[in-house]
Order: sequence, then C-alpha cells, then structure tokens
Amino acid sequence: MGSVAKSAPTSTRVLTTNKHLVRWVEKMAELCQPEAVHWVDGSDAENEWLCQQLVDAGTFTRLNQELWPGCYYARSSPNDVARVEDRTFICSLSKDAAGPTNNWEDPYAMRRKLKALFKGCMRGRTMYVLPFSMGPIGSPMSQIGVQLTDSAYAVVNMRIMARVGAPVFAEIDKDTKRVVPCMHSVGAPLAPGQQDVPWPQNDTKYIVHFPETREIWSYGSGYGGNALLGKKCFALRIASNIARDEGWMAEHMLILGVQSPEGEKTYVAAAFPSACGKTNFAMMIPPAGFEGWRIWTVGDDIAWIKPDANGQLRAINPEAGFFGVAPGTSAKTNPNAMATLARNTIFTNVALTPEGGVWWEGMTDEPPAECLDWRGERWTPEIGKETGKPAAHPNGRFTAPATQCPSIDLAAWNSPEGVPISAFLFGGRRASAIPLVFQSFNWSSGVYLGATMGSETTAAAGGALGKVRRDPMAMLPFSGYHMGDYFRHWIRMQRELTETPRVFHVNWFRKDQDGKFLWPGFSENMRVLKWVVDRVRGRAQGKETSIGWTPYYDDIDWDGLEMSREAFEKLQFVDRKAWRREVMDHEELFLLLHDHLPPEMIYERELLICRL
Ligand code: SAT
Ligand code: MN
Repeated sequence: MGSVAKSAPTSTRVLTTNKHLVRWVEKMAELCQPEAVHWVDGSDAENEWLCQQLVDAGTFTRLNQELWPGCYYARSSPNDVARVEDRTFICSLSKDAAGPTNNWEDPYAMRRKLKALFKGCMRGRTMYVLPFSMGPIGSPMSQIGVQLTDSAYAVVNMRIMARVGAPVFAEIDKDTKRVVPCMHSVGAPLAPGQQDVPWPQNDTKYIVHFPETREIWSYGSGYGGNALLGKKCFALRIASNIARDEGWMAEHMLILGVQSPEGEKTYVAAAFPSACGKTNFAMMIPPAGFEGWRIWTVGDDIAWIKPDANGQLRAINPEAGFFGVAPGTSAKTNPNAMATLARNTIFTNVALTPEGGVWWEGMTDEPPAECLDWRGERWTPEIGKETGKPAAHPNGRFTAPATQCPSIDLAAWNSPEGVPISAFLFGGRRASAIPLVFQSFNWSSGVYLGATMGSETTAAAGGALGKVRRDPMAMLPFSGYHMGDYFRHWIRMQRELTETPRVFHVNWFRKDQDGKFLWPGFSENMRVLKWVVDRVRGRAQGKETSIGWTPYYDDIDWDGLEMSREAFEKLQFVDRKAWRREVMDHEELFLLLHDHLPPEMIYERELLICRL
C-alpha cells in the first residue's frame, strides 16, 4: 500500500453547515473533553491514515498484502468479544413500552448515569464525527445518523458497513431528514503521557437506546454491534420504533433474489437466529441440476421493508457490508463469502498465520501447523487438542464490503426504492418436530409462525446446548419496544398491502433417531427455495396438513440429489405429539407477553390446537 503520511488529518475542519449538528458536536466535545475533533470525510486517504494509526497503536496488524490485499487484523480484549445483551437497555418513558424481554431503566436516571460516565471519557483521544446513511444516500427509505466516537477502529469498520463521509454531510445540510445522534466511547481516557493499550475498553458497559428521542449512547465496548452503532442499535432497535410509528418494518432478515433460467426474479426475505446460516443462505450457489439458476444477494442481516404506493412490500438492505462470523466459513460452505473477504477486509479475533494470513476453524480441512490464536498466543493443532481451545474465537468476525460479493445484486442493492418482497421465511435450528419446509395458511398464521419460532442454543451462544430458545422473528435482542406490540404491528401491516407475501417456515437441521442430519443443507436448500418460488407464482401443489401447506415429493426438483420418497416423508413428517408439546411451549412466551398480545395470536394458537 506504499508509505502513508503520518501528518495530522487535514479534515479537522467542520464539514457541515447544519447549525444543530455543529452545536451538538460542540456540546458533546465539552462533555467528553477529547484532545481533538476530526470530521470524517470518508476518503481513501483518510481511511489509510486511520488504518496506519491503528497499526501504530498496535490495534491493527497489516496482513501480508500479496495474500490479503487491503486487509487488516485485530484482536479485541478477551472481555469484549460479543454483544452484551444484559448491558443493553431500552429506556422508553414507560417500562411497559419496552416490554418484559428488554432491560429497562428510567430515562432520566439513565441520562444522569450516562452523563457521569461520558464526562471526560475521551481525554487524550480524538473524537471522530462520523456521518452515516443506512441505505443508499438520498433514498426515501434511508435514515441518517451521526456517530461521535473515540474509536478509530469503529470508524474504519463503519466505513465498510455503511455509507459514510462527505456525501452524507451534504445530505444532512439539506436539512430534510431527522438525524439520529449516536454517542460512542470505549470509556478509556488517557492521562497525559499515558501509554495506550491495543484494545481500549471499559469493564463497565452500557448500550442504551432512547426510543422516543431516537438516541443511542454506547459506553465501554469497541466490538461489533456494541460499537458500530448503525447496525443493531440503529438499524434494528431504533429503526423498529421509527418503523412502527411510520408504518414500515425493520427486520433481522437477509434479502435474496432467485433468478430462473428464463430470467424471472423473485425476492424473498428470511429471518433466522444467529449461527443458523443466514450469510450462507444469502450467498448460496445453486447445486448441480440447477443450471441457469442464480441467487442474488441483497443483504445478509437486516432488511427495511415498506409498502410502496401500489401496496407492494419493498425492501432495502440498510447496510453496505457484511459483518460475518468467520469460523465455519470456507470455500466449500460459502465460496461467495470467501471471495468477498479476500481483500479490503478487517478480521477480528481469528488466528494469525506465520506468513501474515488469517485462519479459523473450518476454513480449511488442514489447520496450519502453527499460528497465533485470537488471544495472540502460540497455537498448534496439538495444543488445540490438548487444551480444547480453538484458534479463532467462535464469534470471530470479518468486516467486508458488500460490493465485493460475486453474487451481490448491485442494482437492487443501490436501488432507492428497494426490491419487491414475495415471501418471508422463518427458520431455526431444530433437531426434531419441525419439518424441512411448510407454508402458513395466510398472513396471520404466518405471523404466528414467526412469533413462535425457536432455535436450539449453539456453543457460540453459550448456555445449555440443544435447549430450544424462543426467538420471535429472530428479533428478541433487537426489538426496540414491547414484543407483543411488535406482533400487533406485523398483523396490522397486512392492511397496507394489496397482496401479502407468502410466509414459510424452514428447518435445515432436523435429525434422525441416531442424531444424523436428514437434510444436506447449504446449496441443496435451493430445492426448497424453488418450491417457495413455485408456490408464490402459483405453480406448485401443496398438501394441507395441520400446521400448514407442505410440498409433495414430486413438487420438489430432485435433479442432482439422491433423496428417496421415504427419506423425504421423514423430513416432512408432522409429529402431532411433538407439536402438542410445541404448542405448550408457545404458551410460555405468550404468558410473558399476554397484556400486549394481539388477539390474532390467541386465535391462531386455538386454531392450531384444534387442527392438532
Ligand atoms: O455484533 S453484531 O451485533 O454486529 C453481530 C451479531 O451479534 O449478530
Ligand atoms: Mn444478525
């Protein structure tokens, strides 16, 4: 990358004419007392300068540029490796508005607490003024935020994950949209002359949302969803509030387009909890037997969905990059992801190889003979076996630009009006009871499917293995208001639509009595997706069962896959006994939410019980 100037940034001058923004920045600088204020223009030169600073500070290691051009490597502090759900707060005026599944504190009390925490918290550091657009700049579906942060790591990651810099300031200067203020500090002020650490953070962490005033305050963490405030904090928790008020939806969903050999394109959005293969599904390459078919990726994590003037739901991906889990990603499981992260990518908490490359569990069949693990300690396959310690943290991540993905639907991804959504898919990781695929009878039974979806906890998530956790629409940690009201909002959306998308439930993870997966998954999921498209287009039969419409064996395209009629029946078996237990489990969630639960959910449950 050549030599990089170490001089001070040129753009410490104010880059906006918006007086409110200037005043707010001044006020916050007064509170946080940074050494310098840097207005982020988003240029390549600025990015290189920031990355060089991170290298000098020991936060970044520049990877071997022959092997990994434009790539950097970071290790977080061991107690700052994931989102912190128990430190995440929704501070609405009333506790009731946040609901029983969110942490709540009185907003006035929380503001006092935050003020004390942020007082002088940026001493000795630079405060970056980072403007970002979630969604294409200028799109009517986009939203704008400004993140003030003392973390250059957050800035360079946000630059990949969102549209940032001068064009966003230009948009702010038009003064046509409300700007969401986002405060972020790692909470590690430096005394004069004090030596910095590679990963500054604070053991006290707060991820706070004020839904009514649309504000985010994040303290103590430099990692992922805690620090890249455009992502979960804005695009889901705050946006879900905006969406409810304005009649649209902010969802934890991937968006993909299915293209037939004839060129027909059908877009679907899908919600799976983490570690259920959302990124793999969004970037799928169709299997043998599906020549001429293509999957186009629009997004892998978040969808903003809105009815257009004709009552058709349209979706945009508000993000500009992928913040994906590295372990398990390989040329076999997801070649498109591997191509995406081959350059201009930031790797966090994976292993560093002696030749200046990265490695993680599952990347190759053969681990490297030797490497440094995510803590920076020497790791060999033998040490790994002895200690049981993986080389990469299970939540090790890559931050990669979406435009580098070979399957990116570039036109759709940049389109201000978004893509038409024809189907919603809900799914989880379920060893038993739940068939490979079934379709809900209608919108409200589809909302019920999403509301009651569950997933077995994985090692990455911690806790008891294999226990089913209810995670409605995969939004449990991300809905910025009461889950019961969130279901009501889903129910109500139908009134805005001339044609409702069809709703499906999928489960790639069903096992037989011996614990063997009944379905090969990955690219073979295309067969299920094709049935979904055929149903949407009115081309495929469905068999009515007590839980919904299921495919007949002959309605699935089996070209290129060995799957007997009997094996398929097993995959699709509706086990009434298991489903009765399932319904009891739904009741538990409903009891928790009962005083805000829309009546449709109760009716749907009753109907399901009758059918069973
Ligand atoms: O750290 S993030 O919230 O961005 C990713 C995740 O936890 O799903
Ligand atoms: Mn996610």
